[in-house]
Amino acid sequence: MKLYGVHLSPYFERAYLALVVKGATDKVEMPGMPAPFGSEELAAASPMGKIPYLLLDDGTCLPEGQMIVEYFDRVFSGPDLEPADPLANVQTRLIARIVDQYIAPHSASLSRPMFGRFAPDETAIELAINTGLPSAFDFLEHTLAGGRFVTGEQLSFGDIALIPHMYFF
Ligand SMILES: N[C@@H](CCC(=O)N[C@@H](CS)C(=O)NCC(=O)O)C(=O)O
Repeated sequence: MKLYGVHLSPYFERAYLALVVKGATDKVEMPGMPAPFGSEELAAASPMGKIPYLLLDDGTCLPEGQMIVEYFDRVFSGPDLEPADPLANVQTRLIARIVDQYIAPHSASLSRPMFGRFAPDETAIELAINTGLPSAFDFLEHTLAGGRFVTGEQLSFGDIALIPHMYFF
């Protein structure tokens, strides 16, 4: 199978981190970008026209970082990324959801102009800094269990979602 994307993407990095934790980086080819961002080739290669996406050997294309992480967790041995405890399981998914729904859009407003394809949107940047990100971090604080990892002592989906975004900040 092949994982497409680049390490600077927090969504690609999320999938890559899962492989690192599972000890499976040598089991997946990582050819980089299939085509430039915004190109027709990328739109044709992946359902959302985005990276990361995982191309299975039978031609199945799996998009979305979190779904790729969950697939890796099931097909590779190594530490479980999904806690068995029902509450920890939901809490780590909640962290991943906060990352995707409340942090990622604002993080994108700040980071996208850095790569030259998009002009800075001052309204979106102001919203991210003054409202969006402070609220998102409050949601995170409310959910964090207070241990070494987001749900306590076991590294799980939520940590893997959060770490690449924290790198950006
Ligand atoms: N919801 C997606 C987001 C993926 C995403 O936004 N990837 C960016 C790169 S960081 C992308 O491919 N953007 C396409 C573009 O800029 O045209 C996920 O979780 O994987």
